[in-house]
Order: sequence, then structure tokens, then C-alpha cells
Amino acid sequence: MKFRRADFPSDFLFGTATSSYQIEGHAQGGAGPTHWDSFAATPGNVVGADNGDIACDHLNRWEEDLDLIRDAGFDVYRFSTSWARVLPEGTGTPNAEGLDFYDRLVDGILERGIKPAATLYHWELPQALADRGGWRNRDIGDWFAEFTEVVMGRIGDRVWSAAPINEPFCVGWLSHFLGAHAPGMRDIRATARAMHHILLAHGRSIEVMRGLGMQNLGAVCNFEYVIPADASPAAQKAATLYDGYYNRFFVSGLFNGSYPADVLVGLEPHLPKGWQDDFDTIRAPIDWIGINYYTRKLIGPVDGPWPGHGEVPGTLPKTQVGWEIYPDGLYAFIKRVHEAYARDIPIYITENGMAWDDKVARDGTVSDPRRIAYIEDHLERVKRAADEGLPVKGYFVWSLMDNFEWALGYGPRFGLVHVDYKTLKRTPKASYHALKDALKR
Ligand code: IFM
Repeated sequence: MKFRRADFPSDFLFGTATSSYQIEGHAQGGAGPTHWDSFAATPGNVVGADNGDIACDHLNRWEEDLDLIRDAGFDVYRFSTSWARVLPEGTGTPNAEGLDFYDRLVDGILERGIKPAATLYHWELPQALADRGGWRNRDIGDWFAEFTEVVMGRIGDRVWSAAPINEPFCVGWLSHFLGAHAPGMRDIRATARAMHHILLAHGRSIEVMRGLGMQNLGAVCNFEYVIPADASPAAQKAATLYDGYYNRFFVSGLFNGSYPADVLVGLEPHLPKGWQDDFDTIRAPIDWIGINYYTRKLIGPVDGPWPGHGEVPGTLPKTQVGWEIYPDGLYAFIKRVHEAYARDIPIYITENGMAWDDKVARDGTVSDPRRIAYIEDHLERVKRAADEGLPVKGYFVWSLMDNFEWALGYGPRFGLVHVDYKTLKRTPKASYHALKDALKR
């Protein structure tokens, strides 16, 4: 790595992130069915008909995985709690085994001198709640408050930080408008409602956690740098609108108590009655904002109904999943989120990383120079932001290990640690060793 820990401010935190459904093995431990199980069981939805049944078997191998995090020298481990593992029916009777798992996990993280950063929801909605309309149903505010109370009633006294929902854009737009993730809907009304209810549920969850006396509560949003596909006013307009529902909608709600006017043109007719009255809940003060950043998009106009635009392939080098590598976008979002929304609260880069088709060589090593360069280049922009006095306080690599990459199955490998899905053997890649060396105190 081109950097050392000492190149960053002394309170800057390095971490790595995972999520429950992507690593735990959801067919085990008494978890209830989730909408991701149904989505994956439907032909054509997931590459290779893969699913999260076993994933990385983290449920049984979590100690080995925590050792890897400790040995790399990370300060923070960002993980998520599965709603259906804790409440198999979404509400009601908890699964004791599930709660015990997260309890032991948090203790295990602390015992290794690492800070546990919990995300309550990283996409595996209990099927029982999906059957009742899922994110389209306003009652999800109450359901999510109950889930928050049950999980944080158990581990909230020991987690270092907590955030309610990972990447509202993906839960809302990607899953209800583009149909790319569970529940696989393509419906503008469902999208508008889901996007609003996500923020409502976020606010309710923050209230519950404050009530439990918890501190260091935040929100984690994903951002994509957008540029117009060409110099035309139509392309400019298309890119601005994409930026609106992707990058501005959720932070506007969280910090400014409003939704962007250009996005409301399409979504307002579909929002639930009285949506404006929910901003007091949605704006519940938070202590930090998390930025998940991977790539940029070129957007141009296309014929058809609102939003009337589409992606145009870019020319920059791409990762295994075809995402252009554009580190300047990360710097731009740190500055923009700070200036326009979060103002003085700390910013954490809660996810950043890249997929490549990494292979274990005959000598047992995994060489991933592209990932090392990707991390170096993005960290360089983070350092620049920190040096300029922007309040960026940490950087967490996605992901600790290769895992279930949602609709793309197990093909894309985002890990610092290679996972052989036949044997479940973990092999630290060169990027893991490089980070370990850079993070030495
Ligand atoms: O794997 C995902 C993760 O679940 C959420 N953020 C982006 C990652 C890479 O696609």
C-alpha cells in the first residue's frame, strides 16, 4: 500500500464490512424465510441460481472470521443483523438462537479489541412481512421499531455504533423500480412508498435506540457519481434527475426534511397521504453519516415515461461487475455530503471496494493487484478530504471476504479474503496482507 496508518489523523478508523445474508448461511440457526430466499428461488433472478442458504457459513465460522479482522489490524467491524434470524415471523416471538448468535458475535468482536458497528437491516426482509406488503406498507415503521427494540435490547449496550438501514436507494429504487433485487418489483407506486417508508422506519428505529440510551447512531447511504452522457441539455437534465433519486432524495429527507422537487415530479402522485408530516420522525438527529461509494455512471435521455433516461457505457477501466473505477467521485461526495447535508457530523466511508475474479494460485496465494490499487486510489481521495479539514473519520473496506453478491450470485469476488465455496476455506489475498502491513501500529 502507498499509505501507512500514520499518514491519517490519529483518530481515523480503518475497518471492514460484511452483511448477514451475504455471509451467514440463512438456512441454518432457526432463521425464518426472507424475501431474498423467494427471489433467489425464482428462476432467472440470480446468476447460477445461487442463494444464501450456506453462503460463507459465517454462522459457524465467525470466530475464525473475527480472528482475520483482528489480525489485519482493523479498528472497526461493520456487520449486520438479520431480521428473520432474530424474528422469524418479522414480529412476535424471537428466535433465541439468533439473538444468542449476535450476542456472542458482539462479545467476540470486543474481545479482539475491535469496535462493533451494527447495521440493523441489510436487505433480508422476513417473508412474513413481505407477504403483508413489505416496504410498501406504512406499518413497517412499527415492525422495524419492534425489531430494533429486540436486537438492540440485547446488544445495544455493547455496540460502538448503529445504523438502521443499509443503502436506502437499493432497498427502495433498485428493488421496487428496477426489480433487480428482492422483492423484484417494477412499479413506480411501490417505489415511492417504499422510499418514504424506509426513511420513516429509519426515524422510528433511531427513536427506539435513543430510548435505550444508545449513542453514536447514524445512517448509511450509497452514492454514485453521475455525469451527462454528452453535452446536450437533455443529457444534463437526465443526469440531474438520476442524481436526484439516487444521491439527493434520502439525504434531503434525513437532513433537510424535504424531498428534491425534480424527483417529486415523478414520485409525488404515488407517495402515501400525509407524507410531509413524517419529517419530524425522519429527521431524528443522527451522530454520523456513512457513505458507500463504488463507481460513476454516464446518463442520457431515452424515450419513455418518467424518468426517461438510461445508462451509457463509460470508457474508464472497469471492475469484474463492469463498474467504472472513478476515485474522484469519492472525494466529491465527502465534500458534497458535508456541505449540503451532514454539515458538522462525522462522515465514515462505510463501504468501498471492488470485485475481481480472484483465484488461488498453486502456491496457495491470491494475487489481487487491482484491488490494492483501487483501495490506494480511493484512500488517497479520503486523505485529501481529511487534510482539507473535512470531517471524514474512517474508511471501511467492502468486504472482509468473498460472499453472496445478491442477484450476481457467488461469481463476483469483493473480499480481502478469498472463500472457496466448496470447502469454505478462507485464504487472505495480497490486498489483505498489504492492508495488514499498512495498518501496523
Ligand atoms: O455487496 C454489496 C453490499 O451488500 C451493499 N453495497 C454494495 C456491495 C457491492 O455490490
